[in-house]
Amino acid sequence: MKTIFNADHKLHDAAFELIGGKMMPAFECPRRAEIVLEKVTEAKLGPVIAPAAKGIAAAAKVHDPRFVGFLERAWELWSEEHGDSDALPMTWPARSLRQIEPESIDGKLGFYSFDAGCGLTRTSFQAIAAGVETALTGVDLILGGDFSAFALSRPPGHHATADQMGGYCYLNNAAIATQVLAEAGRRVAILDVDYHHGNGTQAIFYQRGDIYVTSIHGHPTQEYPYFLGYADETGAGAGEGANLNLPLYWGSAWDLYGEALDKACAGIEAFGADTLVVSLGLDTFEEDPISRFKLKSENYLRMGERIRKLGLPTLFVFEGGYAVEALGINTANVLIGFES
Ligand code: OKP
Ligand code: ZN
Repeated sequence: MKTIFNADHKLHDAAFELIGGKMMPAFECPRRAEIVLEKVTEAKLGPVIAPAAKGIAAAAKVHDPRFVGFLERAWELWSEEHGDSDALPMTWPARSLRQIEPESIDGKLGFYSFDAGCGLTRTSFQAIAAGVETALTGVDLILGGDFSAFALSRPPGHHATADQMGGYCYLNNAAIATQVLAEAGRRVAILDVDYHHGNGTQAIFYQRGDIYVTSIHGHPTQEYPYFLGYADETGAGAGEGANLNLPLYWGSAWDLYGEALDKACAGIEAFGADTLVVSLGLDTFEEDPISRFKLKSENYLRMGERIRKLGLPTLFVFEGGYAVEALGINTANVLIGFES
């Protein structure tokens, strides 16, 4: 399996994040992608290639073009007001407020986000755009006949909705890739194994009957993003039945996780998918600093093997995972299990 590596990922390097009431070094940091590259290379899974210069016009297939344009210009507008700090939203159009795009940058940042987990530096957008190209290059490989590919980029994407960033995510790489695959005639299922519910991916495809979305994640009564990801969210309209949420409570280990994965796979099979996109987050790991599942490194081999049993051409898209030291091994283990 080829790995497409976004070397520009390091252009997105937020100074800090506000978590648990404290300013902390950002968990979503450049070292994450570097250690995954190291371990995937060591595992000799296949060639590592650069993303093709495909541009990001395809992002507008699932995102509001005004949102994409905003992301592109946000830091410039911010720096005119606030100088060289990271652009960060702090006020949101919550219940009882109106959904009108303000003119000032602080207002726009709130309008186009749902939390404060998404700072923008001077060069963040370059990393984000190259991330989209990384996923699109993976799509080209799959459409060209490769059985699998790994799009290795950061920041992640699965929380990003059609017009809002949040949870370290800006543009939804997996959703963009899925839409392009669907337009090429594929019947695509998305399997989101990141610890956090992929609220952006779900929302983008919620009304779609031609794309199946299933996610295993921390229960929304306990876990971020809190306001989506319940089991009774099954899709709407033409999409009724094409969304499957499998929330698990804090403390869940491989016994419960493996059962949920079997259910997700059964759903994908019943849907009749011919192509799979995996939102590959590794924050289900027992040592993850912001998560509370109990998966062990060896379990990721089993995860890869189970996904492989579906027998589908598969694009893996890198998402979360913050236990940096083990992140490379855990990621490689999924891919090794898949290839075995
Ligand atoms: C992004 B991805 C929890 C704060 C959570 C945001 C987490 C974003 C995760 N107390 N902050 O899905 O790995
Ligand atoms: Zn996550």
